[in-house]
Amino acid sequence: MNLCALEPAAATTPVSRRLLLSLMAGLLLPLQALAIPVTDPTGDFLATYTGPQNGDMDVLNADVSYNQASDAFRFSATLDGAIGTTDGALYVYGLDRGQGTERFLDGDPSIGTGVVFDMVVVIRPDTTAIINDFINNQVTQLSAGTVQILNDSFISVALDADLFPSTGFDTSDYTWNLWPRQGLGNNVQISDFAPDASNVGVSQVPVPSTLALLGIAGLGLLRRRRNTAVDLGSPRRFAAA
Ligand SMILES: [Ca+2]
Ligand SMILES: [Ca+2]
Repeated sequence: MNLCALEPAAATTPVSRRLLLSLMAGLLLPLQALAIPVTDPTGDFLATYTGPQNGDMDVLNADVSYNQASDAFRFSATLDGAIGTTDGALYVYGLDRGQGTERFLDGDPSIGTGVVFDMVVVIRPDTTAIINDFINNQVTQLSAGTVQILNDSFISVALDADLFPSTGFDTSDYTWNLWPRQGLGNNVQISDFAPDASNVGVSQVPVPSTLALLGIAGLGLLRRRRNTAVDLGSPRRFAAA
């Protein structure tokens, strides 16, 4: 049997490569889509905000990710200035676990259309935090050192998922928003929403098995390409053509 006749390089190699690339793209797409943080415009202070328009009150990007392997959420954000610049600054992540509502609409001024939450994580520049679960009437104080502040303007904190019990959604379906504010008590203290006028779903940290699958797919693609290169230079193939 002429194996070369069954496997003409010019016809099948591009198809096979496209197939493998499609497989890789299919595996990579959710990883890429879920790993990119929310970006937020610079200087988009709310018109209702009456505090100082310092960079540390302006969100540039933010993310909330859920790590299934460690069963923990990570909250992160980059501000447009050194955290600690503005007295009384707080960074509040609102989470919707299933019973979120637009809790700022009833305030004066009415703000926050599309921003729904049923609990908050309040981060202070002194690296402490408070979790307030409005549905279960549970307040959790987290000690200094809980929050990391890196390069002056980057916040990062990982918190056990047990602190965020579902109120209807699967853990992976929670949504969130981030807003800095100067003090508590009035909507005029809120400087920015990220994202604007909506929540966004938590991103997913891929489990190790997914990463291993990606690695295997990548190795398979490289091996196939190497074999194809050898075949194209094979005197046997040219002899059969
Ligand atoms: Ca902003
Ligand atoms: Ca914004």
